[in-house]
Amino acid sequence: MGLGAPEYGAGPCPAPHCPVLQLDWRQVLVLGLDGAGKSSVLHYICSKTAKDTMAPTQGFRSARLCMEGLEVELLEVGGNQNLRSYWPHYLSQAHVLVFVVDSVDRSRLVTAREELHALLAEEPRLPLVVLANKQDKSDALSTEELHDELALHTLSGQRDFFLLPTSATWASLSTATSVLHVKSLLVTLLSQP
Ligand SMILES: Nc1nc2c(ncn2[C@@H]2O[C@H](COP(=O)(O)OP(=O)(O)O)[C@@H](O)[C@H]2O)c(=O)[nH]1
Ligand SMILES: [Mg+2]
Repeated sequence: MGLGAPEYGAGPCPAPHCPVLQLDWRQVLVLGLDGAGKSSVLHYICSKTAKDTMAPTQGFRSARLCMEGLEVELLEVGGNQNLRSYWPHYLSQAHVLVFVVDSVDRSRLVTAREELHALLAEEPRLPLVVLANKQDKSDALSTEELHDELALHTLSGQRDFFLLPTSATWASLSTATSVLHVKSLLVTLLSQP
């Protein structure tokens, strides 16, 4: 459907090491504008190894994790303008939507807000995790500022919603904004019946 070649096996954690037993499958859809940090978040959630550069995602990238009795597929769909029209197609099978925002990229916050709200209108109950990423940068907007800028007060009470400050960098893994907190939250959300 016009997307680039699937990157199965080339994602950040290609070797899932799942036991042979049948695990419950869950999918986390990871969206956000290009450059927001989606691939970096996935990389650190899955591998916790240093990474200097991240190639832009052409199409989509899938990674699998086995945690707490669940087989979790993390699916990133690229965020450049050409690919955003494909985003809604992936919503219906997702169990959680993670929307990554570059907290420094003020000029594109309106675009991020519009894209996010268009997605939310399609799936009123899908749990949402917004990541206020790049919090390690000195000029990053706070989560309170992003809550306003992204008009998150307009969300209906129908869905589980979380807004987390994150830094998807090697140096930040042991800090309060570590992306590893995202992994814990996902386990909690995905374990709900
Ligand atoms: N300082 C900083 N840089 C980040 C962070 N997350 C991603 N980056 C950088 O931002 C650029 C785009 O990241 P990438 O993960 O490819 O974004 P994607 O297009 O959303 O997948 C890369 O140079 C990353 O190293 C972060 O939390 N802090
Ligand atoms: Mg990417």
